[in-house]
Amino acid sequence: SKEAFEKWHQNKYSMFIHFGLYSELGGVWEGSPVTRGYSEQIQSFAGIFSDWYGDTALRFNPTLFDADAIVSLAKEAGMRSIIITTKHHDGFCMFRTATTDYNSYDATPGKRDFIKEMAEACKRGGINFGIYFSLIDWHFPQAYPISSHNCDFITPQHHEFTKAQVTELLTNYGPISELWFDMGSNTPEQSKELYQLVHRLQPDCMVSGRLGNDQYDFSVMADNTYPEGSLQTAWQTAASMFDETWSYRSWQKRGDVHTKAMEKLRSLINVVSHGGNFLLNIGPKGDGSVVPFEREVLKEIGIWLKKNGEA
Ligand code: JFZ
Repeated sequence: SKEAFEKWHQNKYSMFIHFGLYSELGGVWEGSPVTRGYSEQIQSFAGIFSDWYGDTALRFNPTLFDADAIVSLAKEAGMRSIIITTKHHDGFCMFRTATTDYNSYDATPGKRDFIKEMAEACKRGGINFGIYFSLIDWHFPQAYPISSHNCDFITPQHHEFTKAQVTELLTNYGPISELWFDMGSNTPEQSKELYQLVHRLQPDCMVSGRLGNDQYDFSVMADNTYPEGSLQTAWQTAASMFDETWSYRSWQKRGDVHTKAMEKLRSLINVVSHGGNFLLNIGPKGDGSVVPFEREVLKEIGIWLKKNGEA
């Protein structure tokens, strides 16, 4: 609806969080840095057997993940919403789900539901909460063929699995401001069914363009690009701190905080002044803590926004 769009559009600047089992690996497999590909996709880029990758859950214990602290940081940065990964391509769920044991509640020592923690902290902090959900799932047995991106087609079983998880996510965690579907090769029928499911459960939830087949409420642009034609359409640009990864990598060369803050601030101003929403990503460590460099960048942008009356 127009109201839902207006409300979403007001977010302008949001935090994106890539956090999952891959954060525990931090871009390293068997002692060596994996330099090819995004670190959140290390399972595919390092060719790790699913069972071995899954064993990471046994030691994934993010005792320093503090959802309220992350909300405070987002607010200090001038952000009005947070979008977090509920499930990336690896298929590991960061929420308690009845659909699989491969989730942070059943498979890790801490028995955590990070989506619940984040949803409740956003509510307490008075900011909007959105979720990222991968339509690719390297863990679900019926998500064949398991290639590096296994999205050549989505089997009926995988589609049902997705619908069950989306239903849980839109039922158990309060209002979801946006559902950031990512990268699947859905049939038009599958995309349509998911789009309708989301709106049946939460009419105001904005759906991202990567659901495919023109079933969306807003389109997602690559960094520094704009939609063609009308700028009245709802659109968003997602940006990572570093070009090469969205999730934490221990060996990342980060450089200068000020330079990075100015680079991202320029993108933010560029996007927002053209009518888009800007999503700036952080990748917490496996212990759940925010990388100090990323925290400092966000704080510096926040100081600029406050000084210029924009936050
Ligand atoms: C996808 C994911 O594969 C990736 O791991 C990450 O989660 C990112 C946010 O989304 O990758 C893309 C897909 C499309 C673009 C950028 C990254 N794009 O169009 O600019």
